Amino acid sequence: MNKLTLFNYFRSSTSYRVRLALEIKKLSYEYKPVHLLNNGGEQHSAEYRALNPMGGVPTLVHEKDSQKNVIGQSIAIVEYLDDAFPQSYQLFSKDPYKKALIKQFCENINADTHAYGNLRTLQYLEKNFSASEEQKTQWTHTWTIAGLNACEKMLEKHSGLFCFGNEITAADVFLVPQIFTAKRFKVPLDNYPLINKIVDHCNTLEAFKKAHPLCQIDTPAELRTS
Ligand SMILES: N[C@@H](CCC(=O)N[C@@H](CS)C(=O)NCC(=O)O)C(=O)O
Repeated sequence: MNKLTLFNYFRSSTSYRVRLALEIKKLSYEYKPVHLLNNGGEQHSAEYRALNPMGGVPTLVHEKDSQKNVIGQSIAIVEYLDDAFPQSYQLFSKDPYKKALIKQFCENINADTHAYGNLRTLQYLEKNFSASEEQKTQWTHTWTIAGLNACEKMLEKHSGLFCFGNEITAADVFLVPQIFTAKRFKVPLDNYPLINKIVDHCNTLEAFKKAHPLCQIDTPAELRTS
């Protein structure tokens, strides 16, 4: 037995990262939807928290022979997929410096952008500081712009057709979902010519089309594109 199951949510950018990694690596998986809003958020259920103590999506379950590996945190999952499936397309370079740069880029997005705009962060600001919609927008825009400014600077040095040269890396897998979210939150993106060019190019590719939030099994009918 060698089975992958992904607990995820169609428009979660962290889930989208792992769907992209799986598609690019051509690894088939079972899609288990976790609705982040229904019933107060299915990610908070005791059953889900037993899998992922942070109560966030995605979670990957890899069943192999008698082993059941359960992994949270998208960056850990993507790196695990490289290590556990060495014959598949590799998203992190084997070159230590290039790998560190790719991770730096991913963390600009993961730790220093996404975390500030996460559902639980925004819910906390609203509940504990009575933040208005306008204030929450200002908050998410501030941190998204800070993260994307750093990413654009890195791309000036390292990009080609993709974030690092002319091959897809984990950096592209993290960038494309963050731009999907930035557009959803109407973050101005005119100052990012390299980011826009790379994301537009990625979105023409089959793997990126398959992993897109608007064509997943839990995408609501009114949002579906296919
Ligand atoms: N750093 C984590 C973040 C996971 C995470 O929190 N994901 C969001 C969706 S994009 C979530 O599940 N939010 C639920 C909540 O905040 O209650 C990762 O990269 O996997």
